[in-house]
Amino acid sequence: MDFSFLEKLGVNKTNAGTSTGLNAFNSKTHISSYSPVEGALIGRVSVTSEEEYQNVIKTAQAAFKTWKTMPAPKRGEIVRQYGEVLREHKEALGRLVSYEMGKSLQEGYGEVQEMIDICDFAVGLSRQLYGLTMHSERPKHRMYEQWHPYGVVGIISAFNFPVAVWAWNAMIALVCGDVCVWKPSEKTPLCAVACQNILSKVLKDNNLPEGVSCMVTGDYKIGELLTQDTRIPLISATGSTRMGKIVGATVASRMGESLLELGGNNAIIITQNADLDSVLVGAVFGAVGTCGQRCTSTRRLIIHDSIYDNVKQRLVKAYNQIKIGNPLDENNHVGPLIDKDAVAAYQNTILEIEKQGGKMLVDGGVLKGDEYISGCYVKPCIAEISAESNIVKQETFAPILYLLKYTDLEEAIYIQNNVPQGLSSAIMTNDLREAELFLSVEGSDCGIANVNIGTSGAEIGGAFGGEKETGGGRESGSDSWRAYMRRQTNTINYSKTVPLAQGIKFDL
Ligand code: UN1
Repeated sequence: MDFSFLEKLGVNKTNAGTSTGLNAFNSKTHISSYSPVEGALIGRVSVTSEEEYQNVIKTAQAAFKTWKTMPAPKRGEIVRQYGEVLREHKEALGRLVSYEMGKSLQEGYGEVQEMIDICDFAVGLSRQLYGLTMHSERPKHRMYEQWHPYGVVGIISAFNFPVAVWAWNAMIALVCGDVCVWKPSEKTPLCAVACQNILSKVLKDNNLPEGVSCMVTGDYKIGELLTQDTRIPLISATGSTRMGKIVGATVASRMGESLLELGGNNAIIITQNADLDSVLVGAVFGAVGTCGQRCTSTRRLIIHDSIYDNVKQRLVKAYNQIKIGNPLDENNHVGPLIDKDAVAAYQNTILEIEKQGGKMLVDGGVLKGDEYISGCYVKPCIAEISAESNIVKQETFAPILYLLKYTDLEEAIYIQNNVPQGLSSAIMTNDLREAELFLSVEGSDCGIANVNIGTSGAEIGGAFGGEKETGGGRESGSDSWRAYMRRQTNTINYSKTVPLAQGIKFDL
C-alpha cells in the first residue's frame, strides 16, 4: 500500500509526534493506533500527562485573550484559510480517515467535505452572530442583547466521525471567539493529529497563538480532567449515552454547559405508499454504511404489513450483493468494524436476538481469510423480531438491522418513538397526509425527521442532534452557534433621570 498520504499530513508512520500540537512536551506513554483495515500499526501518539494538561489549558486561556478581541469576521478569515488548506489535503486526509477508522474511501472523502462545508458555513456566520434589540418600557432607554464567547471550549469526539464532528464544533466555536481543546477518541488519534497539524500551521502563518486550538489525548482520565475543569465553561461531547450521562452529570455539578450528541436508534417507517426502489437505497446505505457505526445509522425498519414480504425479499437480495472488504478499494461497500471489542458487541447482540425470540433473515458472522486479517470484518445482517424486545431498544454500533411490522401509521409512529433514544427518523411515503402526520407534533419525537430519504447523511446546514437519551444538544448548522456563546442583555439609559422598571418609585 502507498503510505504517502501519511507524510503529506505530517503523520510519520513510526512516531506521529506529540498529541497536543504544542510541541514542547515529552510524554512517556503512548497510544498506538492500529488500522482496522489490516491490523497494522499506523503510528503512536503521546498521552497527555496531568502536568501537560495544565499547560495546555493555560496556553488556551492565554490565547483566548488575543482571539476574543479579534473581530469575528477576521476570525472567519482564519477559518476560511483552514477550509482552503483542507481542500488541498482532502485526498490525503480522506484516505487517513478510511485507513484509521475503516469507513469506505468515499465516506472518508465525504467526511473531509463536511469539514470544508462547515468552514464555509462558519465564514458566513462570522458576519451573522446576531442579537436582538428590544423596546424598553422606560423612556430614552435602549435595550439589546449581544453574544460573547465563552472562553475555552472542550470538544470530546468519537471514533466514527474522527474529523468532521470536531470541525462542526471547532469551526463554529472559533468564529464565535472561543478557543478549543480537543480530546479525540483514542481509537483514531492520528486523524486528529493531522487536522491539528494543518490548523496549527494556518494559525502560525497568521502570527496567531497556537493555543487557539489545542489537543489532549488519552483515555477517559483525560476526559475527566476536562469535564471537571471549572476553567472550561462548555464541553461538547459526542459518543455513547453511557459516556454522555457521566459527562453531563459532571459538567452540570459545576454549573458548566454541556452539548451532548449521543446514541441513536433510528428507524425508517415504510408505508404502503412508498416508492420501493428509493426505499432500498436509503435503507441499505443507512444500515450498512460506515459498517453501522454512525449515530444516525438505520437500526429499525418499520414496514406496513401489506408490503412487508416484498420489502423483505428485496432487502435480502440487496444484502447478498453487498461487497465487504478493504474500504480503500472503492469496489467494496462495507469496511471493518473499528476493533475487536466492537466485533464482540456485534456477536453478543446476535446471540441476544436469538435468545429474545428473533429470527435471522440474513445471517451475521465474522469474516475470515487474508483479506480480513484484522479480524474486524463482519457481515451486515437482518433480523425479524418483536418491536418490544429489549435488544431492539438498545443501540449496538454495528450493521444489524431489525425488521418490524405495523398495520396503521399511529402504531408505526408509536413503535418509532418507543425507544430511549431520539436522534434521527424517516418515513418513506408519497402520501402527503402520512408525511405530514409523521412530521407533526403527533409524529416523530426525534431531533431529525426526514421524508423519502434515510436516517443518515444529514447536511451540515441543519442543526444536528436529538432528544431523550441522545442528549438534547444541537451542533453544526442553523442557529447552533448560540450554544458556543454567552448571551448578555444590555440596557442603556440616555435620559437625564433614572426611571425604574415596573413603574417603581424610589425618590431620595
Ligand atoms: C455521527 O455519526 O456522529 O448525518 C455523525 C450523518 C453524518 C454525521 C453523523 N452527517 O450521518
